Amino acid sequence: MKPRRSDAVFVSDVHLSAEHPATTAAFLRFIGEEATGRTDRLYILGDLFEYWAGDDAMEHARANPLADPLTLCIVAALRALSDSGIALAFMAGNRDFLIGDAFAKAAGLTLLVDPHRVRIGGIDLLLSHGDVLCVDDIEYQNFRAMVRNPAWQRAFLTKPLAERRAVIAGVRVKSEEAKREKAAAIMDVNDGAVCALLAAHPDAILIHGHTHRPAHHEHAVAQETRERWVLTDWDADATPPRGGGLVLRDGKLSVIAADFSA
Ligand code: LP5
Ligand code: MN
Repeated sequence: MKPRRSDAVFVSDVHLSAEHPATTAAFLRFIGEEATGRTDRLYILGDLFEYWAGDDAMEHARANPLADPLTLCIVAALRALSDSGIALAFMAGNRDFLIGDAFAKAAGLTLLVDPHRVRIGGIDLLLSHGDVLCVDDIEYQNFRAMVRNPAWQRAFLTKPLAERRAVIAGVRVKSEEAKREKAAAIMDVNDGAVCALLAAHPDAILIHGHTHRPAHHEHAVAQETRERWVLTDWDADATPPRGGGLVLRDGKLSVIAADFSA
């Protein structure tokens, strides 16, 4: 028998793309089984999409449904969840920070600022994508500062969608090359940055994604033991397949795995 309705479900790094239909199918099944009628809130903590080039991708998909069936399928699925009464919230990741108000309205979700503090079921939570904590990755932080600048984003969004997609494809190649040269530790969160964030938010449990290193950590901060949960990324084509999230029920967080058996 399934456990009773949860207070919230948290996911990140689903990396939805047309190239990985099995991941899309697993995610849709997951929100059907773990969210629809089974939770009050669904939090998507960034990198829902492999990349997001701008909200006009929805208009483009409407006009070219055969070229891009994924975008509107996801928008419709999220909208159905929201219409069913589940509070949906989205926080930008490093791949989909160009998601804006038009997407939020179409999908029926609220956009959150990173970090977001919230109290649910008597538990204080601090939600983040997590990339901002990777301060040892200086090249990435410089890149992040550029692309998160609102003036840079406004200028980028004036370019035609096809041109933006071509630029993103180039950046993805450069990013993969850069990652091959970086030590694994540099691409993880920095312990000092984590402890500083926890110290600034007493009593809150930190949940983040981005690093693709799912775990439950404890940190000593000001003589207290503080919790940090890292969400898994999703890849139904990996061996073994990865995907799932965290569920908050009865004041306790626990890991839930996506079902890849179907
Ligand atoms: O995502 P992940 O985990 O694979 O890697 C990240 C960091 N890489 C990125 C880049 C994205 O993956 C790809 C771009 C997404 C699209 C965004 C939408 C629009 C943006 C338009 C951009 C012009 O975030 C990676 C980290 C890793 O996490 C771990 O934390 O290491 O960072 C990098 O690899 C960045 C490189 O170190 C430096 C970036 C080189 C590219 C510079 C090109 C600038 C061109 C500007 C053109 C206008
Ligand atoms: Mn990320």
